[in-house]
Amino acid sequence: MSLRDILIHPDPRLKKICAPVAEVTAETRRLADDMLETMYDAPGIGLAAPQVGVLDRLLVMDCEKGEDATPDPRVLINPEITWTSEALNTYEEGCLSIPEQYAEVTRPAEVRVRYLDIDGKPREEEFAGLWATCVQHEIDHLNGRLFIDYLSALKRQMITRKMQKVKRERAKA
Ligand code: GNR
Ligand code: NI
Repeated sequence: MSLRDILIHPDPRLKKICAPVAEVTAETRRLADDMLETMYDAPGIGLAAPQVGVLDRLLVMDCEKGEDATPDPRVLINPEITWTSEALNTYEEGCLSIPEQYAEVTRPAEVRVRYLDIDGKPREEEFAGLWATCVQHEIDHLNGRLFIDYLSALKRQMITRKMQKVKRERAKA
């Protein structure tokens, strides 16, 4: 397993609609393993393939937080939301591609998602709480959408400018 570099916004690859995974292969499993390692290392609770520069519809997540939580690593391939609750939930979101910037985003509180697991087996599952927020944030990434796209143009621009500065400084270092 190896760590992959996480792309920082703004990057054209974070704006693309990702392509469905045609077949779950050893390469898919390698990507998922690397993404889980990269996510835990960051640390984060989710990571979508485009964040590591791979424009495929694959995401990983583990929303069991804290030192004594039992890890629950998940891999979702070609995820599709098949139902959303009417009830909404607001969470303060962050993104590994937009480091140290946080904002409240309102989304459906529960969602049902159909996907292929790492063995290529179709599954359908309901998510609630932080898992529901996270899976929607990750599926947005697969459609070229970031959490800042839910904010006002002014807030989005302020964050984008900060990130441009962060990228310039990282390039110098
Ligand atoms: O680590 C992450 N935390 C987080 C917190 C609230 C809502 C969504 C997230 S996902 C984020 C990791 C990430 O950027 N995934 O794409
Ligand atoms: Ni993100």
